[in-house]
Amino acid sequence: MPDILLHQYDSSPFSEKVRVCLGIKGLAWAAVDQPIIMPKPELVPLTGGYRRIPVMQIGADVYCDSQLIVRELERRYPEPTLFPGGGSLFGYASALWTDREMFQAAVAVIFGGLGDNVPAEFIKDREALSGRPFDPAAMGAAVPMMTQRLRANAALLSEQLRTGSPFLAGELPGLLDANAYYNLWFVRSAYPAAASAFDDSPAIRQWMERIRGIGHGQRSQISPTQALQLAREALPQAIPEGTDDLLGRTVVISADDYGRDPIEGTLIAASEFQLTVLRLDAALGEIAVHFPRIGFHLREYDRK
Ligand SMILES: N[C@@H](CCC(=O)N[C@@H](CS)C(=O)NCC(=O)O)C(=O)O
Repeated sequence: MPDILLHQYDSSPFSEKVRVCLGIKGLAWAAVDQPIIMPKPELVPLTGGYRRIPVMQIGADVYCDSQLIVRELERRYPEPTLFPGGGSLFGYASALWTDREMFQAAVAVIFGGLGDNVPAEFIKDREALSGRPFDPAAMGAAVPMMTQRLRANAALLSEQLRTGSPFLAGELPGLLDANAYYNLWFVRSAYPAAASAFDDSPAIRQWMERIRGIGHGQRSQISPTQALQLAREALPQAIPEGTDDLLGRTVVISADDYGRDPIEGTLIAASEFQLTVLRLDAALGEIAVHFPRIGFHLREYDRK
């Protein structure tokens, strides 16, 4: 059984980002398939309320958000690095471009294009997730504008690839590639007609082919029930570190964009990049749940 469990579903773009990173590192991992919409009764007990995908589990340590999953993979398995061009800044910071700007454009062209074909229960779920109306039929009107936005962002990639290097940071693939790739992969797989926004660039097509060729490492599959059993049998290995006025206190952590469900626990670690809460689940025992600082709010639990 591999140590790395990835709670995911195959059509999830943020999971594809992580799968590509697992491929670059050639790691063995097990996919734990979770539902595409709520409820997620075999995910939420692990995370304490976080519902988004992907989530990485290693024993009783649970890592939420692809940003932190990638950072933890690099920490535990440094070679081959996700930063072949040198420093990590552009790799990590590129997520703020791809996970927000590019993702928004991709979602708009996909769901605007699918229009009436999007199932009603999916629409209802994504409205609850975002707290905003999600109306693919109405999104259709914005498709031309959002296609331009996707095209303009993709043009940044073709411009970079004009340097002649096979990958964005040079000769070897890294996080910059995984980040830049997954939204284009999402468009191609979910609504191929919209891929014309970038498929007319041979440089992008060949680069995507190279990334596809990397694969996803050695993937196996286990059930969510097995994953919960593994959490039950393990103890958190999280190392308390960092400084924060709230260390040792009961806190609430929530995403700052969508899927803001609050997660409560005792703050046991707070590094520059990462927040860790310890939770006691009646069925699973102690679980350490880790979040990135960027993209999440931390506040003290208010007992009132
Ligand atoms: N910032 C998060 C975003 C994750 C995200 O939006 N994931 C999508 C799936 S790709 C999601 O959770 N959608 C709602 C759901 O699957 O329930 C990350 O980087 O992991």
